[in-house]
Amino acid sequence: MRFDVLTLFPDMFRHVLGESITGRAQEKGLLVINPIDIRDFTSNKHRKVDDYPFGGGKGMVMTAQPIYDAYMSIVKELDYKPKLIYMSPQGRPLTQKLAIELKEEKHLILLCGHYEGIDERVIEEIVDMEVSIGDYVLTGGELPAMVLIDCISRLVPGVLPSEEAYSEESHFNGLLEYPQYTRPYEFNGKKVPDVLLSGHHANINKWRREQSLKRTLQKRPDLVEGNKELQEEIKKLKLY
Ligand code: 4GN
Repeated sequence: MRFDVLTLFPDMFRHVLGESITGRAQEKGLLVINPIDIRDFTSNKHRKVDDYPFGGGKGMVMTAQPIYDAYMSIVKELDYKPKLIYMSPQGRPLTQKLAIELKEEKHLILLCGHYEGIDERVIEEIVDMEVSIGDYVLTGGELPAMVLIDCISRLVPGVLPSEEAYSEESHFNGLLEYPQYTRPYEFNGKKVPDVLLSGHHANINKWRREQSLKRTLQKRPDLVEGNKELQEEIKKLKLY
């Protein structure tokens, strides 16, 4: 899968996504993450990318021209139109469901804003979807873009060390993940639950399912609220 990122800080992407699993996936050719410096597309000799807002007000606004030209430099090479996503607090909230939808795209372009925002006309011209990683404001769209890339990338076949890893966990099935334990058997006087050492896989799966249900009910009751089947299952198991 290919990600192009329109940003004023391309090194942030190399430094963060070049490490660990996303780094290895790039080396393997499973992911192409291509940060593009918007400043390289300025047509003024000072490489200026922002200007004062019409109508007045605090801060600066990113100008349309370099963003548009950077975008055109990508799409002019292609015989298809990749989806362009603008990282914005006004966007569709990022959820596991949205990540699963977006992993089907072969190519995404992410646009990262700074300052007080981007000239609305270039947004109207090139943006297909706005995505938000949560109800808070950051100094730039780079961290949100990296969150989105990471979240989608781990769903791309071959990126995670073991394929089954992602199908089991939090939010994939709408439940929180059960607790995990590793060696030693005893830590600060606390032992690993016996069922996990029993070798009885049906019992282990049953215990894990119950733990997931209990945790979700306790920590994220909102996830249970809209789900009749989960409520039934919780009732049957008397997990209240
Ligand atoms: C996205 C962008 C938060 C998010 C951002 C978010 C940069 N902050 N919740 N900051 O996903 C004005 C112009 C703020 C760009 C934007």
